[in-house]
Amino acid sequence: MALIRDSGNIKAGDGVVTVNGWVQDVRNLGGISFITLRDRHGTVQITMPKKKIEPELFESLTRLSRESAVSVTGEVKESNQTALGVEIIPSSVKIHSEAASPLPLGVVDKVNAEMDTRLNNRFMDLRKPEVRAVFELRSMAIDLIFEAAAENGFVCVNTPKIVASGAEGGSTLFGVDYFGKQAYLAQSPQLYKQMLMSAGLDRVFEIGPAFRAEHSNTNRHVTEFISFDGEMAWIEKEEDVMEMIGKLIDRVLRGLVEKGARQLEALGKEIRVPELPYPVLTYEECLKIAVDAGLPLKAGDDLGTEGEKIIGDVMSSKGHDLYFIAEYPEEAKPFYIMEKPGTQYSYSFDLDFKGQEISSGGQREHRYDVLTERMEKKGLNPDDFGFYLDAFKYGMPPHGGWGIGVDRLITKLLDLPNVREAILFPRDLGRLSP
Ligand code: AMO
Repeated sequence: MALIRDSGNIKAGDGVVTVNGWVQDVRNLGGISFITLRDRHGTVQITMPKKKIEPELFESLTRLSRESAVSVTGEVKESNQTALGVEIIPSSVKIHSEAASPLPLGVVDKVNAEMDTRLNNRFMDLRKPEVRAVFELRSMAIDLIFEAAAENGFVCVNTPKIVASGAEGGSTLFGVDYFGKQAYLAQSPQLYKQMLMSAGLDRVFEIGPAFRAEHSNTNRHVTEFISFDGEMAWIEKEEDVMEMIGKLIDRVLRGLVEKGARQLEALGKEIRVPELPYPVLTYEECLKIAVDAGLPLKAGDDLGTEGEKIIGDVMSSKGHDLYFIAEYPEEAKPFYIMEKPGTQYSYSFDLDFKGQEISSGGQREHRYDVLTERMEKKGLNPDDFGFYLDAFKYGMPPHGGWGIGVDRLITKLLDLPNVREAILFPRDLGRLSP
């Protein structure tokens, strides 16, 4: 029986091995032919001196179309002509599935395909090592989030994604017909993670899908994203939450640098780990920076993409890629955020990464009466939120939390031009398939 090897662990002295992969390239030079066989880890060369190979085998190997899925068995030989230092002299091949041609998308061609063509043929796009590397790093980041959250006493939860009321504003709700009743796809786990604070779990986190009927077609908005939410009880101030986020993100960044070296190299990227604590600017300070830079903003206005970018540039020039923007006007924040007494501000924050929001959070309003008042002020009917409000009637600790867009975190971390680069099968205004 031949050993099963891949391009990551094959070595001289292995004897006869079988390697599974895709035919990246076939070069037939007459007397000798070569196949570059690609697998998840890289490529290995199959060398076929015509005289030493069965004519039938030589014929079937040299005729293979690019990207066909095959298993090649043969002897491993040392070679100073290949990057791995070995080559395989084939003795048999199993052709599992011959690729049709032309290919919908080149895997190794240097021509940059349009994003739409790539997404329409994502299975093929993902065969590119630099595209696959993004998702391997994303997987590592999620593993690291689980580790970091557990180390800090967070309990992993799963909350419903078909819900009766939205928490993040009516304009981005996707309606669902739920056996004749009006239901929605969850925009966030907000209401449920807060209810769990009253349940005594103290610290919970969730990594799950969030749905927003976003009508904006931008490079950072999609209609389905993955949110890393956390909520913690018994906090004294929103800074407690910011400190925790810093701790968790720092752990993830350090872990990626340590574990993701191969993937980062495939991508040609480096991760810069900023020092803790991440600086905190107030909304007012940011507004001033944006206005001084020439943006026509007035008190209370959204900083907007442009404003965020200006602040990002200022902070990056000081060596701060990650920073908080705190104390937003209460009017700009949802009902569940606590107001800062005697001001028009709130105990809320965003975490921005090089000029783009990747997270928001804050201290929550845990006092039943104030919370219902705030709902009414925001034009909501507390009766529609009875299941949520009940949890505030019988002993709700002070609490706060955050939602981090995992896709945006990966996008900014790897300096990708579009959030869709960090999502396998993105959903947006114009895309429901594949
Ligand atoms: P918010 O609505 O700011 O807050 O969302 C939190 C984070 O989720 C990401 N995000 C998105 N990513 C891609 N496409 C979108 N359309 C999109 N919308 C949001 C962003 C954003 O910072 N419940 C609160 C969080 C909290 O207070 O705990 C919430 O959902 O990275």
